[in-house]
Formats: sequence, structure tokens, C-alpha cells
Amino acid sequence: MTQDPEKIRETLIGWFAASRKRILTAMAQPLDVAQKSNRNDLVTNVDKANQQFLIEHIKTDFPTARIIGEEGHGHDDTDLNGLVFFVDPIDGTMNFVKQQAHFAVMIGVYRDGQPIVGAIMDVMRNEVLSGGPNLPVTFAGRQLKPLLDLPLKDGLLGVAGPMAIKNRLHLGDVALASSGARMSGSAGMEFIEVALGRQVGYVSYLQPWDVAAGMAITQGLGVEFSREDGSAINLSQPGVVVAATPQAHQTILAMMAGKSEQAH
Ligand code: 2AM
Ligand code: CA
Ligand code: CA
Ligand code: CA
Repeated sequence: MTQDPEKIRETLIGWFAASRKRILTAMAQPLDVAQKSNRNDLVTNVDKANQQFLIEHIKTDFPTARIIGEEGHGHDDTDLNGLVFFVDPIDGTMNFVKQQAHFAVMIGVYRDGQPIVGAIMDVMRNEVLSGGPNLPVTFAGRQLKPLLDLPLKDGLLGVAGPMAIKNRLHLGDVALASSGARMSGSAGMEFIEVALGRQVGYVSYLQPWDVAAGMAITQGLGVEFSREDGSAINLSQPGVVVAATPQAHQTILAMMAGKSEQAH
């Protein structure tokens, strides 16, 4: 069981390649789609099968690790001691069902609550973003540079659709204060956009497996992460995630606290 972050990254990328082939094969057949908590919260046979596939690999290669996976695995784990794998087998299930594109596979690896490595695969484009605090960040094999510290007004902002439309925590106003709001329907795809400097940030209410990989990867590029009140993100619970360049992050927090700067 390797502890070397670079080796863990290579291992994740190897699993992703195999996982991608299985997903593409499964997509040639009709999907079995079921509702979870409501009509917008779906799970398919592919989400379940891919989680099982990744869990088997984790158990074989990292037998002492704990696994927190979206489709009902390790949800009662509240402490983050030791090696923990956060697994989102299909991120953007609604896109997967409706578009057969714009969805990701994500794994974030943490030790004692601290990031080691993360990997996000854009399945249909066959591109993987990966990295960690002590690793170069790469996208499709190319090393990424640290991000420019753009202010909110000079960049596109990824936002959770319902939160922004309902102006929860002033997120609609925050979106209007950016160069433009974007809503991709996949947290993983949003973190790829932020890592590539195509978006100044991303704000959403997220589960631990939605944010673990993106946070492990992009902090080293200069992306700041916090809850809406500026507190640190603890991966033992869901909550609002503000991920943005330092200048944009500061403006977003001020606006979410109601101290703003109205747009336009
Ligand atoms: P999922 O597809 O893995 O569930 C959609 O806006 C983004 O938010 C996706 O990354 C989606 O991940 C995530 N998400 C988390 N909780 C959600 C919920 N209750 N309903 C819809 N999307 C949710
Ligand atoms: Ca889901
Ligand atoms: Ca997700
Ligand atoms: Ca998912």
C-alpha cells in the first residue's frame, strides 16, 4: 500500500481509465434510472456499478483506508482519522441522464482530514484533472500554472442553479456582480473550469464527495476554499462551499454576509 502521493495519483488515473471503458459500455444500453430524495435527485445503474468497481479497487490496493461514497457507503463515518477515500462515481447524474455528457468521476484522498491527492475525470472528453498539495496539478497530462488573482467582476462564476435563482445567501446578487454566471450541473466540471482559469470561482451547497477532489487539487493553484461565513470546510458534513481566487473569495463572502456592493 503506497503512501507516495504521486503513486496514489497514478493509481487513481489507472482506475479511471478502466472505469471510463465500463461507463461507455454501459451507456450503449438503456439506463436504469431511479429517484432518490426528489425528482431532481437521481441515481442510475451506472452510478452504483461504478462506485462498486472503485470500492473494490480501493479495498484491494489500500486495505486499511476508509471509503465514503455517495451511493450509500460510509455515510455514518463522522471522524476523518487515517486514510479516507471520498468517491463520487458519477458527478452530474442529471447531465448523465439528460445529456450523456458533462459528467465526471471524482476521488479525493485525505489523511487525518488533510488533502493528499484528488482526481476528476471528464468522462466524455477523456480528460483528467489531478494533483494535490505536494504534487503538480495536471490536466490531460499538461502541468497547470498558478492562477491569476482576478477580482469577481473580471471573471465568470459557477453557481448552484437553485441557490442563485432564489437568491439564497445573496448568491443571485453575487452572480450578477461577476462577468457572468454559469451553471454546469456538475461540481467536478466546475472545479475543472476553475483550475483552468476559465472561471474565477464556484459557489454551491455540496456534500463531502462533491468537494473533496476539487479542494485537494486546486488549493495549490491559489484557489481559496471556505464556508459562506469564512470558516474552514470540514469534510465530515455537507455545507456551502465558496471556492474562488483570493480577491473574488473576499468579495463573495462580504456579499453573502449582506455587506455589499450591489451589482449594476
Ligand atoms: P451528483 O450529480 O453527484 O448528485 C449539480 O448542481 C451538482 O450538485 C452535481 O455535482 C451534483 O452531484 C451535486 N448535488 C449535490 N447534492 C445535490 C442534490 N440534492 N440535488 C442535485 N444535485 C446535487
Ligand atoms: Ca447524486
Ligand atoms: Ca456529486
Ligand atoms: Ca454522484
